Amino acid sequence: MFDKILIANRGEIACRVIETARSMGVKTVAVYSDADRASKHVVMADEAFHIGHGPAPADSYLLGDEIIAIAKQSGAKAIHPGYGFLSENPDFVDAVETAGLVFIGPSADAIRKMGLKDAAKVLMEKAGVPVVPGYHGSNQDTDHLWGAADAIGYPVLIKAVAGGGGKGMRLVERSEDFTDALASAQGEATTSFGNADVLIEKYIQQPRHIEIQVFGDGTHAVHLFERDCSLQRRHQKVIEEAPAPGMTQEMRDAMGQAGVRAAEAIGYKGAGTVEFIVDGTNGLRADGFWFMEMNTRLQVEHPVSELITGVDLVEWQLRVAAGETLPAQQGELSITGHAFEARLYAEDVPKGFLPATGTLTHLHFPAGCRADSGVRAGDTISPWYDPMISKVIVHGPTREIALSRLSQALEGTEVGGTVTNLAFLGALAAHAGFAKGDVDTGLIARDLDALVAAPEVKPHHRAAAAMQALDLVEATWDTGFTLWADLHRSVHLMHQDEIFEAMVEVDGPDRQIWTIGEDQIVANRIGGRWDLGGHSLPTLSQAGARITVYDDYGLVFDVIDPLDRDASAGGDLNVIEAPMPGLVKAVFAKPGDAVKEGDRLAILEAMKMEHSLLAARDGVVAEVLATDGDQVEAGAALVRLEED
Ligand code: MV4
Repeated sequence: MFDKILIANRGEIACRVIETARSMGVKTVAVYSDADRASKHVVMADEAFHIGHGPAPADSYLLGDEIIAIAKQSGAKAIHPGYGFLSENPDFVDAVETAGLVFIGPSADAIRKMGLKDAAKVLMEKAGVPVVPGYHGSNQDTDHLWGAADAIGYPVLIKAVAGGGGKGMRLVERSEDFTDALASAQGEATTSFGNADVLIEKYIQQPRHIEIQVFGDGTHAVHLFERDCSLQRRHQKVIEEAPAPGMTQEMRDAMGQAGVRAAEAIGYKGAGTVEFIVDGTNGLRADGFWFMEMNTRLQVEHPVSELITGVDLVEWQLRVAAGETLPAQQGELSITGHAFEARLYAEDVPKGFLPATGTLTHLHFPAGCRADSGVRAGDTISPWYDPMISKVIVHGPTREIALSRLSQALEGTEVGGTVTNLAFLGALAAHAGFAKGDVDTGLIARDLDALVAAPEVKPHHRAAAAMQALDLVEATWDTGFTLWADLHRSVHLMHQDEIFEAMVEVDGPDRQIWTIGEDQIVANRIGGRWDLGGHSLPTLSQAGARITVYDDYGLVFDVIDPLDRDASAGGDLNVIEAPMPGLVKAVFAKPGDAVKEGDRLAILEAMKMEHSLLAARDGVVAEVLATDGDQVEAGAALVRLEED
C-alpha cells in the first residue's frame, strides 16, 4: 500500500478520500487554491500545499503539472483525482505516469475510449452491451444524417459526440424540422466542444436514468448493483437512490452483466459508472435498457452504493491502484436495505435555483444520517466552485423506512448564513409519486411549482426572528434585562422581499406581547424555554443583519434599517449586473434596442450552469459593457439602460 497519496481536489470529495486514507494508515497531501487556504480539506490532511495563482479552477485545481511537482516534492506515491477537475483527463493520467507516480483510477486509454459517444457506442455494441438504436457512424453529411433519422423514425434525438450534460442535444419530432435542428446542434457542439460531429438516436420517452457501479482491476470487473438517478433538474442530479425502485432480479442481472462487459471491454481499473437509459413507460423490463455513457471516475453519488453493499469504494480504489486484485468476487456482493442521497446546495430556489454564496454561520446535521461535507460552520461558500454544502445520505432496511429517515434528516438539518435548497429537498422527499417509486427524469419539471412553493411563514416565526433582532431571547435580570429600557420597541424585518414591522411590549424578562400586522403573539418563558403562542421557540442564529429561524427547513430574515429601506429592497434598475463571477456566454442587447422587463439580455456561465440575465424594466439599451467570452467579477455592469 502507498504510504502517502496526494488528493488533487477540494471540498467534500477531498475530505472523503482523506478519511478513508487515514483509516488505512495512508498519509495525505492536500493542495489548495487562494480561495481555500483555510478549508476543511486543508486542515484534515497531513500536509497541504498552495497551488496556482488564483481561485479559478483553470488557475489552480486544473494545473496538472504543478500538482505533479508537489506530489514528487512531498513524497506522495499516488494521486487521487476525486471527481470533476482532472479526474477524466487522459493527458493528466499520462503525465502522472510519466512522472513515475500512480494515478488512482483508470488508464488514459480507457478514459479515451469512453470520451467520444460514437466510438464508445461502437465499442459497446461489439462487447454485447445494448445501445440505443440509431446512427453513430462517421458520415456527417446532412442528407445522410437526415436519411438515418427518417429510417430510425421520429421522435429522434441529435447528440453531439463530444457532448455531455445535455449540451449539443436536440429533440426532433418531425422530418421537416430535422435540418434546422441539426444545424443548431452542430453550432452548439462546435462552440462548446470544438467538435461538430453528432449521432442520431431514437428518443426514449419518459426515461429513467439507472446506472451500474462497476469496479475493475484492469482485467476483471464486478458490479455493485444499480443506482437510480432519475430525480434531476436540468441535468443536475438532486436525489439518488440504490437500489432502483421496481427493479427485478432478471433486469438487475442483465444490467449488471452489461456493466461488467463494458468495463472489461476497455480493461477498466478502479471505480466507474456505466449509465443506462431505461424506458420507464411500462415498468422495468430486462430488455428495456440501453447504454448511454460511461463515467470513468468515482461519482458524487457513490455513497448510496456503499451503504447498500457495505463496501468502502475509496478503500477499494487505493487497494487496486496499489496493485491488489479485486477485493471481492461478484458472488460475495449483495444488497442490504435501501439508501438515498440528497444534494444540499447553497442556492436560491425561488429565484430559479440561482447559486448562492455566503459564510455559513451555523451548520448542523442530525444523528442518523451520513453527511459528507467539505465545509464547517464559519466556512464560506465561494462563487468559484460548485455551491454544494453537503450530501445528506441515509440507509434503512426498506425503501419506505429509508425515505422517512431522509425526511427526518432533512428536517433536522440546520444551515445558517445562506439560502439553501433544503425546503425543495424536503418537498421532494415528501412527494407522493416519489414515495410510490414513480420516478422518471421529468418528475421535477412536472411538479416544479408545488416543489418550490416557499413554506408559509407563520406569525410565531416572525416573532422569533424579531426577538433575536432585538436581543430579547437571552435577556434575564442577570444578563442585562433592565427595567429602565424601553418597554415598547419595534424592528423592521424582511423575509423573501417582503418587509414587515414587529412591535413588542416587554412585560419583564419572561413575557413579551408582540404585534405583527394583524397578529398578536404572546411570548412566555416557562422553565427557561420560550413559548410563542403554543409553539416552542425554534433554534435561531444570526450573522450580521441576517437571522435564520430553524423551522420549515430554515427561514431567513434580514433586519432592515427603516431609513435605508429603498436601498435594501431594490437595486439599480438601470444596470444589469453579473450576480456572481463568471464567463459571459452571450450578450443579446445592442445600444439603442428597446427592451421589455424580463427580456433576456445576456447569458452568464457560472458554477457549471448558464444563467439568463433579464431586463429589470422596460427601456432602451444605452450601453453594452461586456462581450462574449469576457470573464467578469460579481457586480460587474454588463448592460446599462437609458435613464427614464
Ligand atoms: C436521451 C434521452 C432520451 N432518448 N437519449 C440527457 C443528458 C445526456 N447524457 C443524455 N440525455 C438523454 N438522452 C435518448 N435516446 C433523454 C435524455 C435526458 C435525460 C437522461 C438522463 C437523465 C436526465 C435526462 C433529462 C432529459 C433528457
